[in-house]
Amino acid sequence: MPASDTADTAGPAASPVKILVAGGFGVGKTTLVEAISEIDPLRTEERLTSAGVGVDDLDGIESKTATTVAMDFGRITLTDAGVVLYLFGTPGQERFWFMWDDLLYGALGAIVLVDTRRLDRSFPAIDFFENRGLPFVVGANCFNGEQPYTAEEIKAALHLRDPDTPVLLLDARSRDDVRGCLLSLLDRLITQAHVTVPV
Ligand SMILES: Nc1nc2c(ncn2[C@@H]2O[C@H](COP(=O)(O)OP(=O)(O)OP(=O)(O)O)[C@@H](O)[C@H]2O)c(=O)[nH]1
Ligand SMILES: [Mg+2]
Repeated sequence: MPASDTADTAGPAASPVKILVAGGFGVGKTTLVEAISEIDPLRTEERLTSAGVGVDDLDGIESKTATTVAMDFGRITLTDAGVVLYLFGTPGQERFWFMWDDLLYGALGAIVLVDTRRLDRSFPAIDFFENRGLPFVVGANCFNGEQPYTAEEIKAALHLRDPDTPVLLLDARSRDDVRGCLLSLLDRLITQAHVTVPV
């Protein structure tokens, strides 16, 4: 872990910021929180069983054995930015979406993860944040280390209401990629704060 990202060096001035990590079933939310968290992340996963056959679509993520039933929780201190990010991963399956409004409480922004093999799964997450006016960035998780589409193509396919919404290609298992995505979200939050609160 780079020294600049440790909680010990953050100092008392680091501001706490709550961030949601959302997206459809199996897009890599738990993986992302685990990749960046400086503490052992809290995971609330249950095993996928034969009862989910026909309900849980595992196309493209056949190795997946568990699913989040409540939330993920992790923390990362970004010393350079002077913030401590509290990351809350949402459950992806539709039957657990009723929890999203509770998780939203106090959040300043979100990462919406998408899997371009199954883009439709993340539209509800995008609608959710657009309807509630919460700033977000899109992270296109590159499964199998490849992404056949450009960020511009993904942005067009998602019909994002705000054309300035960043779309980043990332690997949810890569700490550096996730860090870049969080910094992009922070940039967006700062830009939007300047637009809405003129100084
Ligand atoms: N190859 C590859 N596999 C990944 C990547 N991200 C996640 N996975 C795998 O994809 C599966 C789904 O990842 P999860 O992190 O559980 O996805 P999730 O969005 O938390 O899933 P739910 O909580 O069930 O909605 C797991 O088996 C991961 O190991 C990636 O970038 N590349
Ligand atoms: Mg999960």
